[in-house]
Amino acid sequence: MPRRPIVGGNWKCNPVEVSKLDGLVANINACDTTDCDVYVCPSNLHVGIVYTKFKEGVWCTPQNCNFKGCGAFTGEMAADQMVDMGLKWCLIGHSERRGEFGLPTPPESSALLAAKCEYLYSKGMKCVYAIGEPLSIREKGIEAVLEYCVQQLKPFLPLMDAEKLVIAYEPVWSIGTGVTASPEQAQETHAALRKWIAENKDPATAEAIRIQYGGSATAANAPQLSACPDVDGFLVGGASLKSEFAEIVAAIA
Ligand code: G2H
Repeated sequence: MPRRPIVGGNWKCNPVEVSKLDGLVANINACDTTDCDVYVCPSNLHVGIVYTKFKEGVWCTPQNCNFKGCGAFTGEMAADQMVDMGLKWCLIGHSERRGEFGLPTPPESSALLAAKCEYLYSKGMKCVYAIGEPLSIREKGIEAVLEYCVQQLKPFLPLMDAEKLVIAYEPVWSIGTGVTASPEQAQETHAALRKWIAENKDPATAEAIRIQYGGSATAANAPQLSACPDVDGFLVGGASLKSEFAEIVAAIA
């Protein structure tokens, strides 16, 4: 694979107990990062507790940021604060933040997310940008899927830089459901997205940009998905809270 793989663990709003954090950190630090970039997205409350505990090669990556910096923004987190803590990456656009599950209020649009990405870049940070279609779109076929995802990508065209941006393709119907996209579905979609980037940005960016797959990725399905030429890694939710996360990293590396 010409692109270095990248696997993220998204702990979402877990765990309940602070006392469980050290065990989760140990799972992550058990990963072999020699041939794979690894990042972890702890909950907002827990970032400040664990961010110094990951080994080299593992990036502590908040699950959200604002687009204005520090100031009177109650409940927000600023890239400026992340930079001060030595953090390098931030995840934005997860469907659970876009409102695909009816939460949160207000939902985040792709235009707003592009503003967040631009702000991250302005602070020297990098960005993992999550996209993906709901089931009603998937049921219409690949053309509809591409059209939906392209709408999410369009505001990011000026920001599309393989050194700074990783795209996480996460079909909403596969998130936390145990229903993983088949390798054929994942490959077809990733290849279509890459083709669109080649045609609308440039071929070099399309070739270099990393596209992760997310949605019920596990140690059991990672080997087959990893074999897809356009799948450059995973964004892992539930399984990142288990020791199998290291096996997922090993599958793609
Ligand atoms: C998709 C994924 C992580 P899970 O949300 O971003 O979660 O692997 O639990 O489906």
